Amino acid sequence: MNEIYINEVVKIVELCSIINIPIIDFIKKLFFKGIIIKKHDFLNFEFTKKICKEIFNIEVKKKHIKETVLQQGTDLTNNVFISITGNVNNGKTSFIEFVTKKKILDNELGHITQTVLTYNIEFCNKNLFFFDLPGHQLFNEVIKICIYHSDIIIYIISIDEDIDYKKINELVNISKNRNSILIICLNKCDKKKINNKYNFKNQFFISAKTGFNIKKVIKKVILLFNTLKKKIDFTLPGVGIIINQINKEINISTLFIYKGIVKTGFYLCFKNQNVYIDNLYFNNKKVDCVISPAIFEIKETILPIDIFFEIKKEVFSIENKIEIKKNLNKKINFYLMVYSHSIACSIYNYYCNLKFDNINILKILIGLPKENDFNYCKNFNCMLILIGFNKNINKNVFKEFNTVFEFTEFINKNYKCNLEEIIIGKLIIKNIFPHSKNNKIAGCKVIFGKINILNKIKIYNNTKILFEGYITTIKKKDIFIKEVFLNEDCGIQIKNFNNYEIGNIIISYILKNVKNI
Ligand SMILES: Nc1nc2c(ncn2[C@@H]2O[C@H](COP(=O)(O)OP(=O)(O)OP(=O)(O)O)[C@@H](O)[C@H]2O)c(=O)[nH]1
Ligand SMILES: [Mg+2]
Repeated sequence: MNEIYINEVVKIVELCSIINIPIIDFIKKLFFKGIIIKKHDFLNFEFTKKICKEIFNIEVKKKHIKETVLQQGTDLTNNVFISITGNVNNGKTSFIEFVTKKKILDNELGHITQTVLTYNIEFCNKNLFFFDLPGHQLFNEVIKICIYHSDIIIYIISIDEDIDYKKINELVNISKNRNSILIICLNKCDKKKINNKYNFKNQFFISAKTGFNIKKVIKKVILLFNTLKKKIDFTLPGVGIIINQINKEINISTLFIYKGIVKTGFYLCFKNQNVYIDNLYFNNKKVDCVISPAIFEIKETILPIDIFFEIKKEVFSIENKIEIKKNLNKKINFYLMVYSHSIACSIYNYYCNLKFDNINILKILIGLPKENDFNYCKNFNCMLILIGFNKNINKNVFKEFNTVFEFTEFINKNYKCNLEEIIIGKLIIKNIFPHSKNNKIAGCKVIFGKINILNKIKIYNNTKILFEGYITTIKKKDIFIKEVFLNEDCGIQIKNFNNYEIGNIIISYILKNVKNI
């Protein structure tokens, strides 16, 4: 009697090739036993074992986990997952650039991180995976989930900025509850003298730009990680999160399994959709099984705009459709095609958290539009919007945005939602000073209210808006500050803008929720 080894679930086509029987004969034999199956059906282990024994006298056994551990080929307790988090512009990506020696910043549209990417280096026999997280609060949901599932959290704070003690307390609590470790890096130490007034546990003064102290941080990561007792989890099935999904030529999804096992032939079960797994890649190699904790990839499979999944051996029905809100009576229908999964999730959260009376987001899809997308938009009267691609695609595209913030600002401004712009300060530019090769500082005076570095700004030349964005630095008598008040003078720099003219007005504003608009 023959013996064969299969996974928990097997495709009929696959089984026939293993037992070397033509598919049609197999289907016929089962038919005569009163079982009707189709070529593309899946069989579970118990059923396969029973019928193979009865009909073909073949003994079916389960593939042993140990076999697949060897296939995965790495000691999983050596995988260290590190979230790099902190406010916008504080130097998270620069930190990863220095550690990995890869050029990342130049590829970011608007020099803002809006996609979670993972980077991997080997150091002291450990496999370090860094999650480069966005800083902007639109991505809060994705940021929180990555932090929750990391072994180490590195919180980067620019010494130009005030310390957000509330945030640090939050991270301390997360690391306590999740049995992870928090390291605090006070960055941009090349810019000014270190003021050693801070006294955080696991604290480092670093410069992501020059690399000052970064090796010490990484050594500390390894040291502290060794104190965590990590276990490999063989439980079947597993649980995980989508780290990202990007559609370039093909759709590549990066997933992180933090509990149990994932195998080909299983299903990723999201809130509203189950996805059959027909390929798995670990360390760029095709494998049958991945054991947690690990990062793996799935190619050419479209995953929903969701984050958590459970892995199941079988599901009752497979739904392939997920659409967010559908209400075609609304006046304006948007069809969004975005660069990455992180952008899609942030827009989905933003959309669900705001009340729009006059617009409807019909779809959020990852990747560039194809013929059927253009046709859909034409037939259902949708406006096609692209976010994060940086190219002019087609005249049928209604609008393109480099960043998700430009998109949300466009929506807030043009469709009123339930937000209102409240001006809290005005500056007039009185002088312009060259700063570095391509940089200028605007010498300003506050002529109304106060200016806070965290608020959005618009620059006006008379009534024409020259630029909308954020202030990067405010300096008063050579000291970096966060706020300036009425009648005070200061020097400011604006992120991604340099064409100031004397007499320009800068307004600083906040968006506030108002009822009944
Ligand atoms: N002088 C100095 N500049 C730095 C340092 N680290 C980062 N920067 C600069 O700060 C700016 C922002 O750096 P990023 O690494 O993009 O910051 P980030 O935290 O990744 O920003 P987001 O991803 O958009 O939230 C860039 O212009 C960097 O060159 C540093 O140690 N010293
Ligand atoms: Mg970044």
